[in-house]
Amino acid sequence: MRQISAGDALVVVDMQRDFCPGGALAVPGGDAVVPVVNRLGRAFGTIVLTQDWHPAGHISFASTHAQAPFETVAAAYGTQVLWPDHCVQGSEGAAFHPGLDLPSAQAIVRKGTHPHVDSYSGFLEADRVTPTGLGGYLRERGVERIFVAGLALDFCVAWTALDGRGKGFEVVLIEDACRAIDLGGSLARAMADMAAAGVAVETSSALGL
Ligand code: VGL
Ligand code: ZN
Repeated sequence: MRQISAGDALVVVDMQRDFCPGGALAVPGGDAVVPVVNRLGRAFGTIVLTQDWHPAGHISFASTHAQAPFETVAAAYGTQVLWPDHCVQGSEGAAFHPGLDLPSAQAIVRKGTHPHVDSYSGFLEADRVTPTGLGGYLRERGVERIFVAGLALDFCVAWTALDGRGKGFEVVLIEDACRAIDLGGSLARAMADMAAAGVAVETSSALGL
């Protein structure tokens, strides 16, 4: 078992209405992780939430390119998957799931706010160079290890976990606190990439949480 201590933080990724059943980009079973995440929140002193937060006409929206969702376009920073319009700044769908109950969380990092750049990761935008500030925030607070939970496991959670490793944090993925989209093998690829990067995978019960 890994004991949770002062150098640990819980990073809750994109627990928003649009990623839950009934939302614009629903992740199957996305709402099922809400009680798990709420329980995890009781064990951590440092909790940060990420919030996908796109302007209307965002580069990741299929409607912006008059293409179908799940097709791709070539962006300046590489291949961009196109999604249904989701998590538009200030919209109901961009709000956190109403059942999310993390009263002690200290910071919310909004990402994907630039019209021409997406950001799956909570640390770095899709250009792979522009930081969100999350790394510095955690570092300044003495965090050395992050536990990652939320949606979607194979996109924003995985990219956040991988960039956490890239920033020098120990990273533990809490698997039962996540759900995946699984688009064209993306889940298996994400799990393999995280294993190769040294991301540990645990369940909340194995952690005693
Ligand atoms: C996400 C696709 C587009 C996520 C965000 O939170 O995993 N996926 N925007
Ligand atoms: Zn998005």
